[in-house]
Amino acid sequence: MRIYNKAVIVGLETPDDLFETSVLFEELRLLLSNLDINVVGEVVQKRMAPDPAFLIGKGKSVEVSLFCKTLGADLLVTDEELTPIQKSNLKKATGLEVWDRPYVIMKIFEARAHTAEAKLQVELARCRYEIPHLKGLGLQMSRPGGGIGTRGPGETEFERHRRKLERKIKNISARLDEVKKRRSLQRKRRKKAGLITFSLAGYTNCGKSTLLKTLSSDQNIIVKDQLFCTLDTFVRQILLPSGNKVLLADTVGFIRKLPPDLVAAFRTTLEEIILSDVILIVLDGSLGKVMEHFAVIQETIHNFGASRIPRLIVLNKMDLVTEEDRNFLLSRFIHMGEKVVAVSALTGSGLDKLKEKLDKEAILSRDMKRSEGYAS
Ligand SMILES: Nc1nc2c(ncn2[C@@H]2O[C@H](COP(=O)(O)OP(=O)(O)OP(=O)(O)O)[C@@H](O)[C@H]2O)c(=O)[nH]1
Ligand SMILES: [Mg+2]
Repeated sequence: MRIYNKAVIVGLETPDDLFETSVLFEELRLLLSNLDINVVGEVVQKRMAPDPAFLIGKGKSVEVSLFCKTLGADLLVTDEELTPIQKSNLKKATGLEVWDRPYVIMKIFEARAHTAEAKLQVELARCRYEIPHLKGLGLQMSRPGGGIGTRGPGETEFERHRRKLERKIKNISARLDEVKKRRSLQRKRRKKAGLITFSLAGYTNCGKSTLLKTLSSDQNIIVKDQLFCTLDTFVRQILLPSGNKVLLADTVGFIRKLPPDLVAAFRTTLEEIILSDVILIVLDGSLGKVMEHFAVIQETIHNFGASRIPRLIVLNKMDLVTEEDRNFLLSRFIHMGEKVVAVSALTGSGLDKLKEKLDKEAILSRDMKRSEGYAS
């Protein structure tokens, strides 16, 4: 597979944008640097609405093409999700490889997937993503000369490709069903043993795995300063001050606009959050974007249908902020009616307080389960 290393990033500014383009570009740059791709140029196009054929408009695409040539770029990346038509038109207009943000995220997942399960899930997402984009490819495959009403060789090739992908999707889904059954059995066993499960949910790189590693003292848990380091589920037992034991589950991190194909494919892994008793929302408190990240996590949890699960906010990386900033952040969440605790998973500060809170939450969860048991 060809390696790309010089990208020009393209963004669209419309009147209904929630985020500033500079914020979006900063994240896109970070995503690309996780694939060892340098951003050599940026283009922002202001429009009332996206152009259905070229996203940024035909004229601007020609301009971008010249800009890319001047910079020696080999890749064009849009922050907006592209339709198959837009992707194929931009490719033709610029003569460059064209990716969009969901594809970049998918590429990172692909690079990070090590276990058989993660690899299967990434492949499933990729197959699902590829099907609608085959049309663009199909045009290239069809040779001119096929008359009206005839099945040209291109069309046959397109159909063959589509059927191959569909067969693959069916095959992978069946294998993932087996994993799902196994997981469900494990959860039933835990439930029978009366163990309360806390799950870690948060933006990628916020320190979820570091928290699990410190709390469980399991040195084998992998922690890295990179996006989407964890693509599997890890469950460890934690001993609380009361002497009670609970389970803590770490899983895939979130990001703004996590591609739906990936969410669907990683459903089994993400179920650890959906089926937990309490969600610990971990936030990197050292970033200026903490409230934006909180909004993304809330939205993602809502989309999973898990908004009703009790939650506790864990403000992490507090070793990187001043006491004043820490208190300011804490009071913001308290004012919003949230239960919150400030910690540093790296230095261990605040973890005793976190464990005390986990104890309280575990008792509440146990009581709730009991009353549900009586009610049924
Ligand atoms: N300074 C500081 N760094 C931290 C803290 N917690 C985690 N980190 C660092 O943040 C980076 C990411 O940590 P991880 O635990 O891998 O983050 P994660 O949320 O599991 O990330 P993904 O698995 O990629 O979603 C690593 O370089 C950690 O050393 C903390 O409390 N303070
Ligand atoms: Mg992790």
